[in-house]
Amino acid sequence: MRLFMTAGSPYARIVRIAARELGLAPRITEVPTTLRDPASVVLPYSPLGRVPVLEADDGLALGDTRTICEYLDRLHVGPRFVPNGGPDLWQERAFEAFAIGLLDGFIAYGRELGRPEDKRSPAIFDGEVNRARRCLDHLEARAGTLPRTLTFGPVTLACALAYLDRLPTGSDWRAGRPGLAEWFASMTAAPSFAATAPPPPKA
Ligand SMILES: N[C@@H](CCC(=O)N[C@@H](CS)C(=O)NCC(=O)O)C(=O)O
Repeated sequence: MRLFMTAGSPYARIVRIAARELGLAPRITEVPTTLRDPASVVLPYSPLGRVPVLEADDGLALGDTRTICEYLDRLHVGPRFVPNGGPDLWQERAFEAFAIGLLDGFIAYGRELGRPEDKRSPAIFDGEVNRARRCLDHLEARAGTLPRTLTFGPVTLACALAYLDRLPTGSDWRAGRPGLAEWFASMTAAPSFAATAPPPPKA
């Protein structure tokens, strides 16, 4: 299988961590690609031009982070990366949806931050800053009960915070949120996080 990815994509990182946690990494070749580029090597597999995209052994090209993780789950025997049963299923699903929503918000914030200041939309920028603050405070209030398993929801939240860390002043999220900071440090101590760490942001 081949996984089209970028080293800095938090979505691709979730899949890359899933592959490692499921023991499937040796079966997957990671193919770095450019984004928003007509020459991007992912385009023949997905006209969306987004990553991650998994090219399965039968040629199927699968996009969408969660869908790819569920596909990988079916290729191994053992605990699932995306839980699909059990008494806590809907709590887990709610947490997963929250974590993905938070990551989507951070990406919108990062995109706006990357624009020259006079070209930023104050409505979008302020909206994303407020969303992020609300969600981070919500997480801090629940830090003691946040799940610490290397499964889709917690891994997505940790990848989202790691992405935020890389934005200018992004690491400020720790201030006043010691519980969340401790949770993040314990999640990212896992070898699969170290193995997928993005390169340092450009100066
Ligand atoms: N909903 C998608 C989002 C993937 C996504 O937006 N990936 C970003 C990289 S972090 C991307 O490819 N952006 C390029 C673009 O939107 O053109 C998923 O879950 O996989």
